[in-house]
Amino acid sequence: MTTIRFGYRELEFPSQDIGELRDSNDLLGDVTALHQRMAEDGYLFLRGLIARDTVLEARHVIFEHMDAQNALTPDTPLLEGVMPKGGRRVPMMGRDGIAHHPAVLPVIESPALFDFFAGYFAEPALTFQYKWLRAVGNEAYTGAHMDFVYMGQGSSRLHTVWIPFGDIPVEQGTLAMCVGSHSMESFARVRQTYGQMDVDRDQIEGWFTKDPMEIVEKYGGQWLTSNFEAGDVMIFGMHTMHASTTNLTNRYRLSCDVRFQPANDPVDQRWSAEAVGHYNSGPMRPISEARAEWNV
Ligand SMILES: O=C(O)CCC(=O)C(=O)O
Repeated sequence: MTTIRFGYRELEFPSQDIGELRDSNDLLGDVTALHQRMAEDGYLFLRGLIARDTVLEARHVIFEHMDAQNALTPDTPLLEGVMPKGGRRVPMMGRDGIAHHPAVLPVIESPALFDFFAGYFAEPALTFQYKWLRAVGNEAYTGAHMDFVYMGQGSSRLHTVWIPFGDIPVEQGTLAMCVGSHSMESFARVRQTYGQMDVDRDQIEGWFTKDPMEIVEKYGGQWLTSNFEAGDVMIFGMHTMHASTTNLTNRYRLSCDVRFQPANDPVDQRWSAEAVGHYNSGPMRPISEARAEWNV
């Protein structure tokens, strides 16, 4: 067992508080079974879907890019991605830049992902030009949220794919899924209120909470995560609550989240080739205030 941090809590992994994800590799090729599993779990965890060497090559290129911008500690092994004291932000999200490097695109636009989704949707898939490439440093984490609030203005069949660049243990900040949040009756009001909002249109903060354990204490469900390996991917829909564990190491956690949808469905214009991303730069209404109003 390992001691990890999840929001404000120190927890053991794996434990009853946060257990181990189940992988769906045995279902690959059986689209009906994959849909059933998605309906049941709210996610599909696929180990080794992308070639490990391709992912490790991309990791190398991204850390070279960060190093060139003095964002890594000098005289430390490049591939360890050691964060300097206080950290240093390198913007890597967007429609161009390092995420679109010829060594990175074969990971985040991998033919294995297009093939998977073409089978899953039973029609060709597209992916957004916008990429959410992240180097998450010491003490940083992502609060619990549903992706609909950030990208719900297009296809109802939009899916997120979270891809770690390297072997990422839970104490370095891995994605955690709240199983049941997408389907349980106890979460219905959360899905109908918080789960229908849009951070730009409604000008509300996107994270439901910075304390993910609060959710299971109130609504049930079960948090799960795993030690990820280069090549693994996590796929989920827009109403599965998720968060990340805290990076307790001094090494950057590199990962990218990308989106796939049926090519003929409407596209959320914030994330297409021409768009500029979120358009609300004004003050956001605190989520605590909105939650009090929604009574969730
Ligand atoms: O990588 C993270 O910390 C958050 C990723 C995320 O929220 C997502 O993939 O939707």
